[in-house]
Amino acid sequence: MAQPSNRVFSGIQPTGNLHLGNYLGAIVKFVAMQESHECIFCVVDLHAITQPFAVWGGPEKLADHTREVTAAYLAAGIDPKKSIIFNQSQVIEHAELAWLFNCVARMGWLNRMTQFKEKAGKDRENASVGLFAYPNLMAADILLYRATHVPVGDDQKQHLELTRDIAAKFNNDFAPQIATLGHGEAYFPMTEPVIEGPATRVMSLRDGAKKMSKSDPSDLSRITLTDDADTIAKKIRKAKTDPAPLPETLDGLAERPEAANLVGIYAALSGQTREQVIGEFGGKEFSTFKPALADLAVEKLAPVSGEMTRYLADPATVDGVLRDGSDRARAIAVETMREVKDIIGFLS
Ligand code: AQP
Repeated sequence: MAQPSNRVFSGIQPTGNLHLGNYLGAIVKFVAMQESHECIFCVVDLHAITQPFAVWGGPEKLADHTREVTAAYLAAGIDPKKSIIFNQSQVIEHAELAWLFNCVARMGWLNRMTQFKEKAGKDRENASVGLFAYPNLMAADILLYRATHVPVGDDQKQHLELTRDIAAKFNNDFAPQIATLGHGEAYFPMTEPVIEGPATRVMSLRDGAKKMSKSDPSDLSRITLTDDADTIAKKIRKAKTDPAPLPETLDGLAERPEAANLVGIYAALSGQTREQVIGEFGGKEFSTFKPALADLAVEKLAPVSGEMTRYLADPATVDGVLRDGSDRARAIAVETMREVKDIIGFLS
């Protein structure tokens, strides 16, 4: 199978509380890239279960959370006819390639992963093996489709570097077989992360030093994609800020993480640069800026939220999209695994 020249893969975990960071850091870019790339968007349910039940909701919630992410993809404008939308556990080749990558990646590489350290916290001995090996599964997700580009938020940069390390080691370790079997010099591509724009790391509304996240115990820390207009306005009103007005230049945001975060959110939602936002609001008080941001957030998110509600009321349609997407994804995945197993030398 020829290496595709412009294939996108990315995914979101069905762990509930889908938020503005997931939307601006990932989903908005997915929508934009489907115009220029062949796209595969996954609901990464095998990743979700690497954490305790309390994080992903346990068996009673997994199907609902999977439909929630799928509904968000559809509501934001991903076209399931053009792009593939599916959930990871329906294409078992993800787990199969992840195992092979467990044997390619080195312990030392994984020991350096900051996300594992953050998510495992102090109780590392009690973290699942799956959480430790998470980046290998992520590399498998991407390389199963030999994806060339992966749009993600800034927090995933290190995992993308690891994906490239795994691809390079595989290509190097099996170079003679790759050449003999007619795949040229490299079987897996050096996938490029796409981490662009003013909102690659949306921060908590309660603490500008912490990433906005699904698992933050404070609901006021995040705007979720299912929040109604009043809730969005309330969360922005209550967002932590400092007493000074917005600065006249971007440099003035350097030591003001909360202000910088709100300016970044405004820029991303309005399709402007942060400079343009400061050009318009520099010198103004938060009592002026916050209502403008709330109006903008409601204007941009209400249609997405409305469409999500419509899809969530129709699970048969959502499940049908995932089944169709899984069939199309599997067709590619099976072919990659056949070639990878040939390269490694498994008898078939
Ligand atoms: N705060 C964020 N700003 C920008 N992008 C973000 N992403 C996540 N948080 C932000 C991006 O969203 C995509 C999907 O993320 P995920 O569901 O796979 O997992 P995550 O990064 O662990 O998400 P959360 O919300 O932070 O969950 P918890 O609380 O479980 O840790 C990715 O592209 C990610 O970069």
